[in-house]
Amino acid sequence: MLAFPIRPHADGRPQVMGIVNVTPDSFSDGGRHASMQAARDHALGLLDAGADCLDIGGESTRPGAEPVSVAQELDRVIPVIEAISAERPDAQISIDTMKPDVARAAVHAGAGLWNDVNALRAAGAPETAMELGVPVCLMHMQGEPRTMQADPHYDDVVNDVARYLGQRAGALLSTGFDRELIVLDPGIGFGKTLAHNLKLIASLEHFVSLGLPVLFGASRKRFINAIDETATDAMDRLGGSLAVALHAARSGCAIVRVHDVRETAQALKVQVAISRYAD
Ligand code: 9MG
Repeated sequence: MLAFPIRPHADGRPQVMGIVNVTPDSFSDGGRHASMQAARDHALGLLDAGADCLDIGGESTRPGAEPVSVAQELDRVIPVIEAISAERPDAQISIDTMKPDVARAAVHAGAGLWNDVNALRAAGAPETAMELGVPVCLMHMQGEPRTMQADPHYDDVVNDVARYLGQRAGALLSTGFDRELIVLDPGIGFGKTLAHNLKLIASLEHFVSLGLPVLFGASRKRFINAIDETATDAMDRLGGSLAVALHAARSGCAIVRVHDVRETAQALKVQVAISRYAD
């Protein structure tokens, strides 16, 4: 089994991580089995479209989202991970969860990275990461999904987010966890205003300079609608999503987490081809 890709490709392109949300608002119409099948089909389609890896999540982290139980989350994600692993044994799968028990079951089912928007703040999470020994993505979030957009505040958003990620990485390293397996993420849209998001995006090189791989996720997020007021529907945010993915690549990010895999992978390849002719 190949190791989960947490470094950019040899030509500098970030790894393209395709998003698979196994939540009722994503694949709900035909009941549990149909939802699972739809999520599996969607995941296989993303791999065919050029995804280097997939991020499977069973709990919405959108602003205002309510938490779900461990049992509900397991019920949503484990059959999907098992189905993808059975169909494509080489597929690289990340589990998007804040819950150590879900991360453990997902890794046993075939996941090779733990993507935690809560940066392992749950009880026992750093110890579980140590036990599992897979790479972990530590994301910055101010507050929790239900309330995080209420009134976000920072003294200096770049320094505050970088300090937080350093502290969370430190907590993980203190368990004996391998530094080579830590990925950082500034958490675009998680407890941030438009200005906070744009300042963080403009400062991605600073996060890359911290020396750990950086995962960047801004695909179809609401801040794009704050810039282009016509893009109220998330499906109308492809242009903005591509613009920030290309910027993330130029800034040295290792992974871009996206919905539109084919379009993003193509844009990244074209950017690399052009850069070969730059003086
Ligand atoms: C689950 N999820 C939603 N948005 C995300 C982002 O920007 N980064 C990471 N790591 N996970 C995210």
